Amino acid sequence: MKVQSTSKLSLASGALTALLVGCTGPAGPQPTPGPSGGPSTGGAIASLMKARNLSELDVTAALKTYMPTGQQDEYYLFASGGHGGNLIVIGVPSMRILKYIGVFTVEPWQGYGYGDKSSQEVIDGGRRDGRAITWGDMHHPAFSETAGDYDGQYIFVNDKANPRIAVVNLKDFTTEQIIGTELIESEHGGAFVTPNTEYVIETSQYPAPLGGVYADLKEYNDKYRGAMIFWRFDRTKGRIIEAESFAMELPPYMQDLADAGKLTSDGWAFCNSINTERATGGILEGQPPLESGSSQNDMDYMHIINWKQAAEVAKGPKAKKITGMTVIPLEVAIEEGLLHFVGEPKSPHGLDLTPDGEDIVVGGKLDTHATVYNFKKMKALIDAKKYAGKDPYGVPILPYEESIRGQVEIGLGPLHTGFDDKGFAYTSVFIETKVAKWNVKELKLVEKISTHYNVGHLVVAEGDTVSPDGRYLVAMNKWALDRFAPVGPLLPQNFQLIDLSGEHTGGKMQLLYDMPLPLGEPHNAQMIKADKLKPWDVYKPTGMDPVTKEKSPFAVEGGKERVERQGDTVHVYMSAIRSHFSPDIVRVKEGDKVKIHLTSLEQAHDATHGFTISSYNIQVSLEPGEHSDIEFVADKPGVFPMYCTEFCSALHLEMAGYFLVEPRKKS
Ligand code: CUK
Ligand code: CUA
Repeated sequence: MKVQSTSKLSLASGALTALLVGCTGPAGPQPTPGPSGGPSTGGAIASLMKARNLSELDVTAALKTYMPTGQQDEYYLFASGGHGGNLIVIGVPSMRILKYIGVFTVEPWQGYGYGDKSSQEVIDGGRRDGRAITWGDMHHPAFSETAGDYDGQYIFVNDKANPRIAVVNLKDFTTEQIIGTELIESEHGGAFVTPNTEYVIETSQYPAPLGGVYADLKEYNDKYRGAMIFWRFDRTKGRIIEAESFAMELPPYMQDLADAGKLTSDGWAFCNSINTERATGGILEGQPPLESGSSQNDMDYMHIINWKQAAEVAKGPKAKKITGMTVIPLEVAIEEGLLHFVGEPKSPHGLDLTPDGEDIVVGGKLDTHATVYNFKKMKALIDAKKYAGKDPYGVPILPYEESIRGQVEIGLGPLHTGFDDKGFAYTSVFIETKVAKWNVKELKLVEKISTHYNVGHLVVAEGDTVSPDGRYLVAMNKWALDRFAPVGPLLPQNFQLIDLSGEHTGGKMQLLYDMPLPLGEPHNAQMIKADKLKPWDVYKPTGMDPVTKEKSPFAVEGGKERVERQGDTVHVYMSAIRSHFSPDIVRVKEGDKVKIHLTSLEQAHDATHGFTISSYNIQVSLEPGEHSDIEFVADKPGVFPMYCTEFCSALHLEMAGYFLVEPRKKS
């Protein structure tokens, strides 16, 4: 693997000087004068550069990402946490981590799943067959959209391993819902939203009999199926409504990445597939391994789905129910003209629509091309019923040559594509470990930049909307190798920030920053302009439940704190404000059911408290104005300190009390 130092790239002459004096630099706040009264002189910089062996280009990269204290980033990056099961919020261009959001995995800092009742109910929403699932394999976050543009209200994420979708509210960066279905057993093509967030798309990956029933692999062709699920999102409720959602049954190919049409192609959805050979592996059963069994054909099939019409069919008598999910059977999808295929170069992976919704770019993992399909051409073929043939299940296949606008020679292993505001596309090239920039109209390669190493997804600022911003690209690299100090055999991922502006580099892409990300494998991310988010400072009204976003019926008012016993249940109405809990002594008897209703009376931004009771595995984070209910059985007698787990004030250590569990007399 070639290591390319940034210092070998050429720098437009005078770029550093220009950046230093700020005359052609990006618009933004001027640097605040330091204590000495002004910015450092060129002499000091020159000696620093010499001492640290930095090139001019290194220094421009540093100046483009450095945030003086108090200045805020221009963009938020929401990265999936991979097998960490949580979301990671990062500022761009500084690449400072701003937050982890607990989603599929419990998260103690936020008190997510450590005794707090409403967050536990969210996590329990993701049970499968009643079984608790305590992690997720998160791949693809997707912002909610209005008219094809990010509206900053919600972000959706998927769990590939235990097919589920989660809804995160961007008012408080809190997970409000996890929903899944036993219809399918794994997924990959999610979460992707339709242009007005009518539906969140989730597509199965590894076929299985629908509904979680058993069938031997010998019956793969007949009994195994895939499905594309359209989860109905109700924006007024902020929830996915299962009863209004539907799925379309698909042949047992391995459906891969998906996306929704927009503008020209609004009302349609697309997904890739691999393994149209329907190989099942079976290395010890005389079969080739899946990887070779699935590489026999020349082409796989892109699926072209008319979801708007499918939504109507789903309401009619031809749909059936499987494990509570409305399903359009494959025969019905074919007969109603809802599903078409077109050939794709073998083993495709990424599928991305151009901002105008006209073209669909497919990356061929084992190919050197990105293939550009044209929606209008495909739609004309569908309308004329001009088919090249049918697949074994009867799905009509459009003629490939007449469906594409062309191919771009990209390099070995193109995967995912993002778009900027100037008519360029950026495709990650996994095997070559590069990002390739190409002209969408002319289908011509413009430039390549190295990544370190093995770039998977990449994200361009708002690059999958109808109006991309360009400017920044983050390459999400699978391998880090020599980039950071070694930390044993398991290394972090490497997020590399790339400047697309061409400023100070004569129009070239410039690598700005390497960021290690040691929290699962974040496959994909979404980048949104910071001013599109308007997060709350505090919960209002005081006593709000963060999941319902309503005042809790158990909210506690100052002066009305109390303990009420009802049989063997003890209700503790408790408040928290700097620097005490009230009540600060709670006495119960062994075996009592305890329900602590805890409200923060704080009104000031960032005045956060925590609450724990020793030995009971309880940890709650209490943001200003937040209400939390904690329920447990006091089955262990003893004396248990309870205290605030956030350093909230000078007397934080004194924000403590006792939870006393008196033993029952043995009779
Ligand atoms: S991905 Cu999920 S295997 Cu290329 Cu979207 Cu990483
Ligand atoms: Cu409240 Cu520390």
